[in-house]
Amino acid sequence: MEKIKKLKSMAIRFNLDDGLSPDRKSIKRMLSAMEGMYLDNEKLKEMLKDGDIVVYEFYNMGLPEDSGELGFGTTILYPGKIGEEYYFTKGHFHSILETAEIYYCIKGNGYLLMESPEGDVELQELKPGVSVYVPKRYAHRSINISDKEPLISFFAYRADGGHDYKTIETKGFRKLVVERNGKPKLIDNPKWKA
Ligand code: S6P
Ligand code: ZN
Repeated sequence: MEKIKKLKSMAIRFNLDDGLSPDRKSIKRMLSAMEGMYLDNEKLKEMLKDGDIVVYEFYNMGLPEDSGELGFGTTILYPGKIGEEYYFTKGHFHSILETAEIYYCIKGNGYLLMESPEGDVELQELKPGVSVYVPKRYAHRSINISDKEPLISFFAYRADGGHDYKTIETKGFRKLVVERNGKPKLIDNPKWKA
């Protein structure tokens, strides 16, 4: 990715309908990159036989990663389920744990699932016009509960915060949001590793 050396003001467009920017290239997270993240990994493998698909895409502006800057962009999480689990983003802690983040939902319906290393779990609904504050120390994952619309949010965080994916990839989140009787339900993750 191209690194910006001397930062000037900038204006980046994000489309309110599809969340995409005509000014930057998005990062696409494919279904194949989500292997092992969902409860029903067999189902995921079965789905992959029909070809790979984009589960979500998001932007990294490539801004200098120093504490005075902000990382920002949109995340577009497409609708779908793997077994009874709704599509979600991988989720991560910030490498500098003591850094917060702000989300602002533009479109769709879902949740932001958050969890601290000590095991405190927070769940906030995302719907258009709602802004959710992710406190420092909390891992965060977007979950799309709509069966037709993408969940689109704008986010901003301290640019040097970094992303620790490994912890969630290894341990998972303590809780999962699944569909039971046509409704979202927060359950304990049976695969969670202490
Ligand atoms: C960055 C922010 C978002 C996510 C994006 C994709 O701190 O939280 O930009 O990176 O929603 O999710 P993930 O978990 O794959 O990074
Ligand atoms: Zn983050």
